Amino acid sequence: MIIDYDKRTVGIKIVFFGPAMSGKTTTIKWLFHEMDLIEELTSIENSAGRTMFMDFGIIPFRMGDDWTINAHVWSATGQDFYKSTRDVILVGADGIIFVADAQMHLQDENVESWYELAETALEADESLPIAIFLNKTDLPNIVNETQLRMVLEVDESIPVFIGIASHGKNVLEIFQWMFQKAVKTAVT
Ligand SMILES: Nc1nc2c(ncn2[C@@H]2O[C@H](COP(=O)(O)OP(=O)(O)O)[C@@H](O)[C@H]2O)c(=O)[nH]1
Ligand SMILES: [Mg+2]
Repeated sequence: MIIDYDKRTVGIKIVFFGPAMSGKTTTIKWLFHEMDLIEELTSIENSAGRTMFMDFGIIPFRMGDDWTINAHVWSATGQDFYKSTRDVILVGADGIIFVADAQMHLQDENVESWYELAETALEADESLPIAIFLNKTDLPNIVNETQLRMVLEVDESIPVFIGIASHGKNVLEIFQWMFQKAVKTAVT
């Protein structure tokens, strides 16, 4: 969390993490679109529409008359050869939304990405808020919440939101949950 007394802003950092193609950029774009902030979002993509390096944007929330909490939203690309950029993007995170792909045949990818996250961010800070977005639940042959929890070995202390990023299902809900949790954790 970064506090700027001159500008009366508090900055918190929320990182979207997960395997390549699980829907991080789609989720973030839907969120910024919904909040009328799509022009504020920077997505660095290659010519095939895949994320290179990251997506980044700020969502401001007015608090009372003069303070603003700025949610700095980041995503890191999931592709293997960008691991070093993912480590950098995780630094200083106040909350992490893990975007898992619900398709049955992609569970190894979820596990690999989850362990990478566990080894870096979660090991460094056990109190870091984390929530899981189980995405693409509009598709056939998918895992349900119980199956995902088994695959990732995650208990009820971490919430799972069942989502469809392309329709915005549960996108605002998981973001609001994370925003509140991240602010609360950062100030205590
Ligand atoms: N059917 C379906 N497709 C999705 C959903 N979310 C994302 N996608 C598609 O999955 C692909 C990868 O999404 P993208 O957001 O680029 O993934 P990222 O690599 O995690 O940023 C794109 O073709 C999206 O349109 C979803 O909820 N349902
Ligand atoms: Mg992306």
